[in-house]
Amino acid sequence: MKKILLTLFSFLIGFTLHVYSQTSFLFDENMAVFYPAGFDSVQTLPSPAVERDLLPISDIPVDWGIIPVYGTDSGKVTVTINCEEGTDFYATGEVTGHLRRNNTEITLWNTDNYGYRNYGGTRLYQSHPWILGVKPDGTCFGIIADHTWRQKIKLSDAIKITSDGPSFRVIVIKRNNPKEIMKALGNLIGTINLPPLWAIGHQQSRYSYYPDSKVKEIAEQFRQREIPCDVIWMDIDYMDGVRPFTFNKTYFPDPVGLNSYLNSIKFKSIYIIDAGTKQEPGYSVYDRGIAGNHFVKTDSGSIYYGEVWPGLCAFPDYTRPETRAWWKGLQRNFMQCGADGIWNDMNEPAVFGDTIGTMPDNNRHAGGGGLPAGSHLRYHNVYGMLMSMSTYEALLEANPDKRPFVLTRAGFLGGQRYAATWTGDNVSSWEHLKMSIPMSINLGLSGQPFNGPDIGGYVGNATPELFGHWIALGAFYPFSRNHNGEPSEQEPWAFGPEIEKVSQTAIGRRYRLLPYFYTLFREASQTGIPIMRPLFFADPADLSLRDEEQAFMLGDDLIILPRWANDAKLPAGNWKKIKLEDTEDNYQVTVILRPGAVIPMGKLIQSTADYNTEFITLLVNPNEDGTATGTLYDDEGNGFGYRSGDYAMHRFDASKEGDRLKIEITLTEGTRRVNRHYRIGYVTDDEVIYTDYSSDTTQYMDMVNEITGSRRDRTDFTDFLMNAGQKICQMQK
Ligand code: MIG
Repeated sequence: MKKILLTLFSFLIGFTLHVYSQTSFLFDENMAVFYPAGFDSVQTLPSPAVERDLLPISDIPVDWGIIPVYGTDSGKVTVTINCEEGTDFYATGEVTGHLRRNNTEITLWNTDNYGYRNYGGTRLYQSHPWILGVKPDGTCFGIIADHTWRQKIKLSDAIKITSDGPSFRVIVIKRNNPKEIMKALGNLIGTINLPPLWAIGHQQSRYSYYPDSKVKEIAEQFRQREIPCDVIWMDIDYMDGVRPFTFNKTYFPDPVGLNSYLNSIKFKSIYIIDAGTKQEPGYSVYDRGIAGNHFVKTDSGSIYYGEVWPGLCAFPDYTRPETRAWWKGLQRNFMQCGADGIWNDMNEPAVFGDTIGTMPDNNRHAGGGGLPAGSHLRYHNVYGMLMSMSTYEALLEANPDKRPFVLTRAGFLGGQRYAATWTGDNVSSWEHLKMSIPMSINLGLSGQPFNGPDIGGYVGNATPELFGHWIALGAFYPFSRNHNGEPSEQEPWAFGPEIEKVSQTAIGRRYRLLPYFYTLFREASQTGIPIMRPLFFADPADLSLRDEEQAFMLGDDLIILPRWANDAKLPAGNWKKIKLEDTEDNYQVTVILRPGAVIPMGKLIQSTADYNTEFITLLVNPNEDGTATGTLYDDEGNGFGYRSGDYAMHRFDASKEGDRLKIEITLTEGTRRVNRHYRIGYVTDDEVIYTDYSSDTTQYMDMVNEITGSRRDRTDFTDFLMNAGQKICQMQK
């Protein structure tokens, strides 16, 4: 009966209803889609995750192998997929526990989970119905359970998906290696937009910095102590009684003045906006929300109210295009305060005071614009994503020449198109420090490369030792933010001079490596390949790497090995530790360079406001055959000029010839001209041997005598100035 009603309803509002008998076909090379018999598209489509129309190009080959089998279990729809023995599973989104997901079960149901204390940590803020399978030979497949309803993914010998909703389509893709499968996922669900460069800088947050003089003081401390930082975060106490889009007049009387002061000392400011709207006639957001019919309804059709920070709240129904437009307008106006970015929180949505922690399953969302009306059970998991989508669009409309930056707590597969994410309310403990690595990796493997945990931990107090190790590692998360919810202070200087110095060194490493980081963000935005990667990406067929979760890779070229890692498995080959500083402490992670890699490094700066690529060090670790390659992406750091060619992608090809190292530098893409002074940092087993920065265009560099490792200064050979607009790869000395 319900189904008939929905069918009739969808007919009335003009949807085409497709009823499929069991259908499956290839829609792209080695990409297949399977529809259940009697598939009712209105129940699960359009897909908020998959952006492409899936049109048949051919039948599924008979030897395809990875076949979803539809069934039922206790009245629920199930899909079972048998896998080759020895298959390793990854991804499934924001998960706690081990990197390898074999023998785990996760419920996809966005949940506020303070301290990850409930549900064994298997229900967190985001949902990614995506499983990555890596076969023993290193070839890969990926599965999308393409619907948003609450569902469970159980990974044992087989994959079993159990849904609390109607039957859904399943997408199966196959590729030869992990990078190719991530590209294929990116092709289906989109990729991150290239963030503004400042968002890749280090960030400082606290629940909450207030009043505004405190915010200024914290930012000034970073500058005085010369600890690099780009962003300071305003948590809920900047608001008037936690009413979104308001300011507390006592604590934050002049937000425009505050933000312009912060900008003047090269900081950006980010403000939190929660989903709940305080039920309070006279509060204009609430009044207009009522007038515009913008709030989620109960099953009986009245407005639903639930308790959050401000007291009883109504919840914008982001499934409605009109509501998203309204929210966008509110957010756009708010940006006049000069905020640089927005932080969306509590958007699971979190509701206090009862056992389910959110609104009832049978609440109603109105939909519209192609999205069918539906229950909360259907739309819960995309609530946060739809909120961050309108936030992203608002920022773009407010400042069309700037790249938006949004951080969201709740999210869904595909949500990386609108916002970065952090892993919510973790704990200041060793366990959470260690767990953050597989969590971040699996989020990256789920299409969300721009993520990281609260450095130092959110719940509880970090000891100096724990914080020192966490900041040493945290400087290498794609999203690098220190955030803390306790009264105790967690700024880098809060733990005494030793840890302050450790923090300065660690964060300084991130800033020196920004040219490499930025190049990785560019790659992620173009392809979907994550920034932080598991070690098995280096050698997918090496089974010993499959569950290494202490160390990780940044891009293809660096391994980050925490100081506390015990017996980590590293890929074979002549990977070399890079000694990045003259000094040493007991906290910094070991940074290891791939044989055959050239990576770009810049000078130490305190804020990305001072970023430039005028002086670039190329760290080189030649292969056995004496060659090495690398790239460097560069653009304005903000804005959209890069979309019309205003960027430069350079490739570096190094080769050893006798006792000399030759580096050919080629502009491979883009029209941006950059004047650069390069120097080489030749990585040996014990040290990095630097040439001087180039002052002319000589192509050959005299390489340090390899055998003795002694330095020979040869300005005549070592120097060259690249005017990078030209391709001079043919030039030879
Ligand atoms: O229920 O805004 O995860 O980062 O500091 C707490 C206050 C609400 C939860 C977020 C946390 C943030 C906090 N918020």
